Amino acid sequence: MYYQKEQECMPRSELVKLQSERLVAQVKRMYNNVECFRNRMNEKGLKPEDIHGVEDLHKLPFSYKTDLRDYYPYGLFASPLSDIVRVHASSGTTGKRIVVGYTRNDLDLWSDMMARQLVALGVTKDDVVQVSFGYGLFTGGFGAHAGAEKIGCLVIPNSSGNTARQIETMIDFGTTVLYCTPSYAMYLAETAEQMGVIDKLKLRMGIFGAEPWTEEMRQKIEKTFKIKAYDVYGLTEILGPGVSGECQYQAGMHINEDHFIPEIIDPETLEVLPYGEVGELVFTTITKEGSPIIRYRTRDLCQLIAEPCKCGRTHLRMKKPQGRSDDMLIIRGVNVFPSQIEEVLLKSGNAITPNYQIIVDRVDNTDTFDILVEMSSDLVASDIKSIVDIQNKIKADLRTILGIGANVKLVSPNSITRSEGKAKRVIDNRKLV
Ligand code: DLL
Repeated sequence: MYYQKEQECMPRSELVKLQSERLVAQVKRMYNNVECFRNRMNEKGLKPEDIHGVEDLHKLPFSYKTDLRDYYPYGLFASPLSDIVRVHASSGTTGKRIVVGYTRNDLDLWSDMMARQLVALGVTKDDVVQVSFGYGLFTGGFGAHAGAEKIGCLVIPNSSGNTARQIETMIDFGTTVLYCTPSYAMYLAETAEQMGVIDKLKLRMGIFGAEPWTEEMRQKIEKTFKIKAYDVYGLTEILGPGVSGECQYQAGMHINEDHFIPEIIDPETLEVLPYGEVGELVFTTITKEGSPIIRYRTRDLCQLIAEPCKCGRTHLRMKKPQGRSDDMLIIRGVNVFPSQIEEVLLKSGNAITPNYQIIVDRVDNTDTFDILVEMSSDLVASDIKSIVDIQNKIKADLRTILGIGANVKLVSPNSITRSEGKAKRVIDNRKLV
């Protein structure tokens, strides 16, 4: 379907008709199959018959990340488990991950959506696409892989890490298109520059996402690598990468509106805002079978662009997300909630106190992640081995829960500055937006 540009260039009225038909069918199916959704509808006194089209979307209940935790792992699936062929997962707000399931059809549509952006950017079967997103439960690797494979590119499933080997692969295998996070792209570009091998690369474009990045960063990557750099957006709960992506004009990301209906809401009043205003992005999936979701509050603060794009595609575009309406941090591409860290610390016994601070920074284009934790006076009075053992245990527990390493530093009691109001748990010194 990805090659049918007419679906991406539909007149608005036809698109709304298509969305309405799909929404009505989706609501019926979810009401029958998903208990959480049925309960929420009943609480609002709503029946599927009350939803006639997109004009009724605002009546439907919102969904939240906590729903995925509360119904962990499979409780929100709308298809029988025997029809689910893949799961992916991402961090929840606490230790439990959130899990989404894909049917065979979901995977086909996902690869179509990824292929759409590649086609829009002029990628063809002659391209060599290096996927340096992580493969695994994270959606990046497999998502990018499937789209590139669908249009017949030569795909290198490199996954992330081992920077020197990544660059060697680019040179030896003739990589023309690179997929990874923007911070990793910057690191790869600078390393390649330091190695003096930029001119040995055939790279012509990169498609980067999964974390916030600035226009300055784009320009720096483009200049160092001598390529064009494009943005791709998505989230596990809705699909993974490919919810939206830039075309060659780099003027906002086209939302795959035939599959997802976007809304912008005021996160305080929950009122739907007109296009162009900044608010929280909300998505309703209208074609997903395994893990469909209605009015999912992404917590990404964003703006929708309704004006037509120069490329001729008519779907709404979204600007780069400008922050979050919750406290989620994205560190080295991994979603981290301060509450996950707090949970580990609180379970670590009396040797430490609940006073901690998370300090995130970006040095040489890599995120640094320090966690200062105050020791109890008993631990301070004990021997150095006990202190090191506790520190290592916290480090290991955090790695298990978060999926990335943190630099845990045990500090003296009362050494973390107390604030008079809300404790300042997170200091993020990166300038990401
Ligand atoms: O990051 C999916 C993805 C993979 C997107 C590869 C693009 C490329 P999650 O791990 O669930 O899924 O994280 C989703 O990451 O709500 C945003 O806050 C942030 N995010 C994703 N893409 C972008 C982007 C993947 N292009 C969360 N710009 C989202 C800014 C982004 N933030």
